Amino acid sequence: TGEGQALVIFVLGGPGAGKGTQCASLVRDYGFAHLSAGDLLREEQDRPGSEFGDMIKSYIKEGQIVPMEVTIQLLENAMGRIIEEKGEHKFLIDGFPRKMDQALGFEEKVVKSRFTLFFETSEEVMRERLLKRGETSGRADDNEESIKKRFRTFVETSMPVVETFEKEGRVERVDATKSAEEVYGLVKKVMEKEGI
Ligand code: UP5
Ligand code: MG
Repeated sequence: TGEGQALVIFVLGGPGAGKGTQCASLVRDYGFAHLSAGDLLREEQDRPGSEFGDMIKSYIKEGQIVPMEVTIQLLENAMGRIIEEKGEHKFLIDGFPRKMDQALGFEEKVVKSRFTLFFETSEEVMRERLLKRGETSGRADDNEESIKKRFRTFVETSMPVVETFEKEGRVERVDATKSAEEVYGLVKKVMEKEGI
């Protein structure tokens, strides 16, 4: 249904780096559709009758990467739905790919991304943001123990994806340390540079 023609930007960065926050501003100003892989997995987890619910729940709590077939299928379904309903062909894919097999699988099966917007900041900054959000988010992984596991997975499993794309000259790094508004200022510069 046209996913092959879509413009896709991957949005990566450690847990709590601010991917979702920045994507919201980009949706407002640039008319992207925003697909968060984590949000799609949490929705699937809560969908009555889902055969994957329990599996997703335990992977998320442990900060592990859900088997790629599940996530790619959810993303593909969501893209197809948005293209059909809104005719929208510009997508921010947030929090994906975070493992090498997902990156290869998606770019082969669905569409090659234009580039990756990579948000970087220190673990201290990310940890503080996540613990603060955890006071109200209700997310099962916004606690000290899960956060530690998420950081570990990010360093060991997800950074190699960023490094691979970087070797191909397909990464735009953004310092995500300052306020959301200041970070967004940097993001807009990247968009301009990329001709978006
Ligand atoms: N905040 C944001 N920007 C700020 C700023 N500049 N200054 C101060 N505060 C800022 O932000 C986090 C918090 O910080 C918010 O309270 C925000 O207000 C504040 P947010 O924009 O939500 O950051 P984000 O990077 O989106 O953080 P998130 O927690 O969503 O990142 P994760 O990558 O950990 O979570 P995700 O939902 O992507 O994945 C969760 C789990 O799903 C994974 O651990 C994994 O188990 C599973 N998963 C898969 O298995 N496969 C996938 O492909 C994707 C996910
Ligand atoms: Mg997020």
